[in-house]
Amino acid sequence: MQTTHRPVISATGLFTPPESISNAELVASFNTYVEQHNTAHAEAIAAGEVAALEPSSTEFIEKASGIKARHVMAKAPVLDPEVMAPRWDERPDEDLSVLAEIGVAAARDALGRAGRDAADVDAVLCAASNMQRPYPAMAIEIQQALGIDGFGFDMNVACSSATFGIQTAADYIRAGNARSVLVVSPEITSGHLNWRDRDSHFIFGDVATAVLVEDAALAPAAHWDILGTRLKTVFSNNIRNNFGFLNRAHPDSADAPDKLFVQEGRKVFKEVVPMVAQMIVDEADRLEIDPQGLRRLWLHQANAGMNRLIAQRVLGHEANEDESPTVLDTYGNTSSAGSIIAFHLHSGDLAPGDTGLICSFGAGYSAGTVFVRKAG
Ligand code: CO8
Repeated sequence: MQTTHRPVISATGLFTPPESISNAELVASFNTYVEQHNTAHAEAIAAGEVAALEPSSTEFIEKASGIKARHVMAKAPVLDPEVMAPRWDERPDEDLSVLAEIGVAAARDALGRAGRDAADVDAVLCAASNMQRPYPAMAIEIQQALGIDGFGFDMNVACSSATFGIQTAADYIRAGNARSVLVVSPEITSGHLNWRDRDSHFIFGDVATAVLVEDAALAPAAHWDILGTRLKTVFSNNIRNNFGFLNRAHPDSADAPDKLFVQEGRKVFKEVVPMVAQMIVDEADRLEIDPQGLRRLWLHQANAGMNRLIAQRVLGHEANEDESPTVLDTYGNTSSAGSIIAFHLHSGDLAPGDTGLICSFGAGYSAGTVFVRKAG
């Protein structure tokens, strides 16, 4: 006899680093760095041999992105003009690694909310933009720390890692290969953001999220039915990071700025907004959902202007905060975690039967939609 397995979201979890950097603090540090650089290279700048650096501004950052602050794992070194990067002691291999640690914190939050014992989870997917190391997989370390008997693996689809992870987990449930899957997204973006780059130094923040995807037969009464998922990738160099193990093959450029996050922000904005809006409308059509009837959109948190435009195209009118909540104002862009933070913080007030959309988009390009309906 064939059994139907129906995937749902049982709970989500969130870990937020205690330290936060305001735009004013960030710009003060950046502009000190600029002044120091321009003073140190005054002669070369005057001779036209070195370009003078330009200061950043809080007004520009808030207007262009909507970001007011971002959480980070280590504030002092990021703000130190001599360092401008995260710093902490290297941990011995026997200790839980830092990326796994914040992933475990988010996962425990999700498990607690679902009333789920870790022993009942079958799989862990660590779905994030950057892994701390190539192997052993972060997911397996998280699995071990939580005491999960099953399997785990890492997956990276940049900003869309979490939605790709949700679809992968949902497919395991549908196929009957697992009944309970944790999708963990630890994003320590401060490690791959170029804090000395005026164009992007304000964009990212650190966080970890977790989503518990389960078979409806196992899930707690308060859960979210997954109505449908859709993934899309289109190759683009407009968001790129060339960091990798083959950097050793050309050591002279191993620390060049392209080994950190680089983007053509304007092009990303122009190309991704129509692609994602169309994808949402097409998928809603396939699922026979009226997009204008969606109760809430939990969109990827990269840029307030992008979200305004996408929400408008989907809902047919300018969305308010209730319809399309913002978390990037206090979290910055947290890559794959952004739409999950929005869902985690702004879904408790919805009523049974309400339908909403979790949607990610970013590097690759990659985009993912997860249509959900509150059960009950
Ligand atoms: N302060 C003051 N002025 C500035 C600054 C600054 N910090 N930076 C730029 N300017 C100036 C520019 O010089 C320019 O001046 P001028 O007009 O005289 O030439 C002017 O401001 C306008 O510059 P831009 O055209 O660059 O500014 P935009 O209005 O386009 O805003 C944004 C820039 C905010 C980057 C915007 O384009 C944007 O957000 N685009 C969308 C980007 C996006 O969504 N990216 C997603 C990437 S995230 C992702 O996929 C995850 C990747 C993996 C994670 C990596 C983690 C580190």
